[in-house]
Order: sequence, then C-alpha cells, then structure tokens
Amino acid sequence: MADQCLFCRIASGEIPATIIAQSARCVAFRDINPQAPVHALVIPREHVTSLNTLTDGGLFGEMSLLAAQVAKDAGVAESGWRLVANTGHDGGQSVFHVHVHVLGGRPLRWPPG
Ligand code: DGP
Repeated sequence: MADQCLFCRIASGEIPATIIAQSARCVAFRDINPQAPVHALVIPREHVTSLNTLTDGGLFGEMSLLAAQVAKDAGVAESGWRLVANTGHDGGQSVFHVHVHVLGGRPLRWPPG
C-alpha cells in the first residue's frame, strides 16, 4: 500500500466508497463523478501506478473479469459498455493507481475527446 494513494486507501476501507463488487485481488466501486448512468472503477488492491508499470497480466485479467461482472450486474452487458484505462497525462489519468472505468447505460460516442 502506498500511504498517500487515494485508491489504496479506498481499497483498504480507510476512505469510504460505494463498493459494488470484489474479487480476491480487486475492488470495484462507483465513480464519484459519473460520466454515464453506469460508471464504476475497478482497481487492484495492490499499488501499481498505471498500465505503464503493470507487469502482472493475470492481475489485468482479473480486473477485466470483475469489470465484466459489474457490467452484467448493472444490466448493461447486452446493451453495451466500455472499458477505459486512462494512462498518463495525455491519456487523462488523474489518480496514479491503475484502474479501469466501466461505462454504460447510454450510447457512448467515438472517438473520445
Ligand atoms: P482517471 O481520470 O482515469 O484517473 O479517473 C479517476 C477517477 O477517479 C475519476 O473519474 C474520479 C474518480 N475519483 C476520484 N476521487 C474519487 C474518490 O474519492 N472516490 C471515488 N469513488 N471516485 C473518485
């Protein structure tokens, strides 16, 4: 755990969040600033800064599987949803603990801004 990392503190329960799903190594919770009717974040419990430094492909697989479970539980698996991993400054990453967004519940435009 990185002491000052917001998402480490959410994963440990130190900072409250609306947890909607969990797996052995990952936690899913509602985004505080939703951009779609369904907007959740999936993070690993362990601190990894971004996809640039993630070396454990199995961990990314577990994040992806939990994201798909969140989409199913939210009822958007059939209508469609999007997995987003903002990475680095130009990618729009604002919290430097690797995470994926689960977005759905409305038609999502492409390309993103
Ligand atoms: P990104 O820009 O890809 O790094 O996304 C970070 C997301 O984290 C952003 O959509 C807002 C969300 N977020 C930031 N602070 C908090 C918080 O304290 N609680 C929750 N639930 N989400 C947060």
